[in-house]
Amino acid sequence: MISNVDIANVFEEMADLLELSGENTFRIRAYRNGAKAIRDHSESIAGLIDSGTDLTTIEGIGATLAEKSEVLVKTGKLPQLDTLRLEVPPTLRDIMQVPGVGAKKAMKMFQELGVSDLVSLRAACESGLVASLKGFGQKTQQSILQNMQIAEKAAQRLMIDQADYLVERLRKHMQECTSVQQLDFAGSYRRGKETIGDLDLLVISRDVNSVMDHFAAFPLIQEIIQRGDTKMSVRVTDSFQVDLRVVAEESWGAALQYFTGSKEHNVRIRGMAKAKGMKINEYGVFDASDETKVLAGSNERDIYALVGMPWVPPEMREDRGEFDPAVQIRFDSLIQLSDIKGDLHMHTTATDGENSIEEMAAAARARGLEYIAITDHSKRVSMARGLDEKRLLAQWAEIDAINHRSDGLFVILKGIECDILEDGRMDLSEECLAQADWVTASIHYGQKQPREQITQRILGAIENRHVDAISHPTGRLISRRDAYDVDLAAVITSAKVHGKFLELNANPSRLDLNDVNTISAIAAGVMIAINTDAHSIANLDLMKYGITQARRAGVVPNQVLNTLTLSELKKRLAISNNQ
Ligand code: DGT
Ligand code: CA
Ligand code: CA
Ligand code: ZN
Repeated sequence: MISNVDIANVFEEMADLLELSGENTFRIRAYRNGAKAIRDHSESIAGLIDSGTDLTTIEGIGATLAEKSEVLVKTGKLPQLDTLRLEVPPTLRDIMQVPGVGAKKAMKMFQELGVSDLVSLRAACESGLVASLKGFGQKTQQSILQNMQIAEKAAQRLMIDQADYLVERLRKHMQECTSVQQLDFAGSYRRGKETIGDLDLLVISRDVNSVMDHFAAFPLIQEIIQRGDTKMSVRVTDSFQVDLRVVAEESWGAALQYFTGSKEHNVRIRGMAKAKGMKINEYGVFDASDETKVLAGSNERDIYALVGMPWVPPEMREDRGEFDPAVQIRFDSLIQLSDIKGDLHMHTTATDGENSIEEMAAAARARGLEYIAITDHSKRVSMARGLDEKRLLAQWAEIDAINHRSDGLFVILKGIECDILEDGRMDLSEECLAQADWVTASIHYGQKQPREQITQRILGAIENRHVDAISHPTGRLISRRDAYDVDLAAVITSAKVHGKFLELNANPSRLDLNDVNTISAIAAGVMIAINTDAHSIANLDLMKYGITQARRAGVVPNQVLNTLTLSELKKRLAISNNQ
């Protein structure tokens, strides 16, 4: 079955190609809005079509897109797109992404110079052909060349932990500047997105020049892209861009709100302000009939209050439901790191971890947890020296002994990350799994199998009475490997029916379930377990990334298994107290 992302990508391509072929903006916007609506929709569009649901009930999808979605789902392709691709080379899409080019210029260069992709664009610029085009000139050609480079680099996004490293260093550096009154990072970083395109640093200062001079001295800077009156852009190590904006104290809230985004969220906010006779921008909120009247600006909360809604946690500013009062009631109780009482997925030196059971336990306890589950790999994962039954039983005996010696205020659960084999069987016997406190089941092999087969393997695991949870349920590795083809809606339904848990793996290269999938899981009433999958003591600190992802899905503590206290958890998992 075709995924929402696949459908959204087709509509995005339609929009781009229509724009290139000079179609009217109204139609183009319909495709773009539809693509976003589908990308963000929590239920499977294919599933909805299967069950005969009217897609036009989804905001952003009109009759035309509903019909096209249906064709796409039923046939796997869209005839209109195939036709368009013959008229307009799809590689022109890359060209129109170059800042300052856009659809019109891209099409002109294609028609007059035969420029059809980034390679031929670079060649045409370097040989001076672009400059000779009417309406282009030397300057345009120069800026295209420069922007191409930027566009190529900008396509590389940082994972959230990489961005964190940079943010910490930048924060420290900028705090050393005496002209900086206050600073914060806005943009996708503040929203906690799993990857970050660039960093948006906001600073309050009355002395723009000394702030910019200080910023320019940041040791990781490779190049200063531009320095203006209030904005400065630089490239740091590995070509990552940082935008600095210096704002006045009275505009701090407005700037923070504006540059935190998302764009889609801000479009809605602006619309709400307009309907109330106000104008909103990065400097403040103004009376639309008299723009000298400042209604708010220094404080983000005031801005939301003026448009008539509560302050929105940055993680939820994606226009994915945060304007719905039924969602807003959760704003104040979103899960936080301090709600987490345990961690139910980690490895030790017995397999591919770096620390012993006792070291992991001590480190988890030092982080304020009440319990952990040791879940080393099972034997199928031979590369990691996965445990066979004999070694696993020995490990559990060791855990019993450690628990026995301890003061009882911290408990280690006897767990296993049991592989779901390629043929659907579990990697360890029923008798063995029956003795575990916690079994989390994973797919590591056979990820290329067809959808039906992979889905059946996971459903089989969920139905196994010894299995408690499914780990990293879609198998994706951010920027490296796509999710395997799984009918997640079916997995969620089955987890609900059988009272099983789905993991939100907190490792920043996994974050699996992702935000949108987590929304689906909790909407279905499935509890999630936010686990680090730690392979070392240091990895236990990755929990915060799972929390951020959960907050993006609007998750509250009672939807998360490992917010339970140890005694609640034992009751819930029916673990006996005889240790
Ligand atoms: P990124 O950097 O690709 O991970 O994503 P963002 O969301 O950080 O995007 P960025 O850096 O281009 O812009 C930061 C925020 O500034 C964005 O979320 C919303 C706001 N913003 C930027 N440009 C525009 C614009 O043209 N219109 C509106 N309404 N907002 C904008
Ligand atoms: Ca950004
Ligand atoms: Ca930016
Ligand atoms: Zn693992």
